[in-house]
Amino acid sequence: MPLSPNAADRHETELLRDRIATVLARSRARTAVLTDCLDEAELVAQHSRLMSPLVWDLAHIGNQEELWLVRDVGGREPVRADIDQLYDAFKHARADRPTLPLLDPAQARGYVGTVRDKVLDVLDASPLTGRPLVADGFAFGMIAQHEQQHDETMLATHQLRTGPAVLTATTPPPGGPTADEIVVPAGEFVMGTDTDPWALDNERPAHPVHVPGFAIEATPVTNARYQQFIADGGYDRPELWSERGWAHRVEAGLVAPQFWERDSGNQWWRRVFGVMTPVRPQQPVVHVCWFEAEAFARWAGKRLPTEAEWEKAARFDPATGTSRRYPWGDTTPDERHANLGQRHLEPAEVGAYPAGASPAGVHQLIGDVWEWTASGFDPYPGFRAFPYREYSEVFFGGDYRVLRGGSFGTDEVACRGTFRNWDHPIRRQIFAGFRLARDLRADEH
Ligand code: AVJ
Ligand code: FE
Repeated sequence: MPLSPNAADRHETELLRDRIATVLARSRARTAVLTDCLDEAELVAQHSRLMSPLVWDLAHIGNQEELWLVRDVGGREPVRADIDQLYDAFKHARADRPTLPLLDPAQARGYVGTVRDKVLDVLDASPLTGRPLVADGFAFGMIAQHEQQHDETMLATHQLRTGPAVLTATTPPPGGPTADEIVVPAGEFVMGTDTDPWALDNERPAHPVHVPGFAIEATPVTNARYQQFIADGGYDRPELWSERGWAHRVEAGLVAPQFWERDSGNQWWRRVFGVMTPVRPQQPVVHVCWFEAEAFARWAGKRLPTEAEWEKAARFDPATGTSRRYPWGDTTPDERHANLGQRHLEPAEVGAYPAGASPAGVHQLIGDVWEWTASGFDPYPGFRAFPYREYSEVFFGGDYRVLRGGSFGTDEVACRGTFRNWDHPIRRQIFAGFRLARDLRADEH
């Protein structure tokens, strides 16, 4: 018997409610994995001045959830209005957070649990239609993404922490064959989105961009190739670096990616969540800053892709002329498509995800490592801050470079072909690598 239109709508709403409950539960399970494995002292400690104490991230996750879902969407009374300013990221620099009168780990766990119980109540009562914050469950999706973003940040804190390993995961699948480079002919494509219901404000609106022809490498740059750059004196040749990049390379004493060490036999090792492992030649390089990527590109005679080039390589389907959600199409990523979601604690070797390649044969655009692009973080034409200026707008035009594609530490809910991340060009603690691009030669047009 066909459903009446009303019943069909109700059914759609119930499916959405289930999906929201699932993504909220998944993010909370991950938050628990990242915080239940450490004792109280390690949760309140500052493992790096670049990072918050883990217990700050934990309560901040709950506080954002309270602000948007309990108070705004739900219209309910505050749970802890008194702690809002402690967990406002703009009020206190990360380095100062350990000295604040923060909730202790038990209090923070109690707080996020109380908030979540109320949120599940709000979810049950919400029509998931109406004002833009609520339509399509946007605010719930935004908060699930927020928790996952902080989970990735907490994962970076785990990588910075010293001491015995506490996280475990399976080994990623082995690599496979790929092309070297893919040519993308000149032409227009639609960048950004108007239709992805949980896309964040900086991914909007959809707009046509004419992209001159370019070539992009089929995979991110590997450790093997990065070692050639090191062996060829890459860190000692100022002519390969921009002026700012060289000044930073000298001042910070950069000689190799972060967490790399060379033994007496000239073998490179890297510390991966507390475990020393040989550098795996076929894995994408990770923990390099934008200036290192820039110098490598000059050494290789290429350049970083612009953000538009990266997104065209990741989304444009030449057969239909349309932009897709992912390189492989619109279906939700699973373990065959991409290395996402902390399923593994390292990037997979290049060529490990043929099912995740684009129609033209560009691999691993999604997952494994965030990819530095040549572009600064700017609004798309017609940008409107939503629902708050402090997510994106206050960072536009600052000293940031855009990263694309997500890493092994990015959850699927916070990763798609339109998703934009950004950081300072000196940052290395994020799970970032890069891939190379170049202009076309006259005979390639
Ligand atoms: C988009 C990853 C740059 O972590 O600073 C978390 C995400 N915004 N809480 C960050 C975010 C507010 C943001 N990045
Ligand atoms: Fe946050």
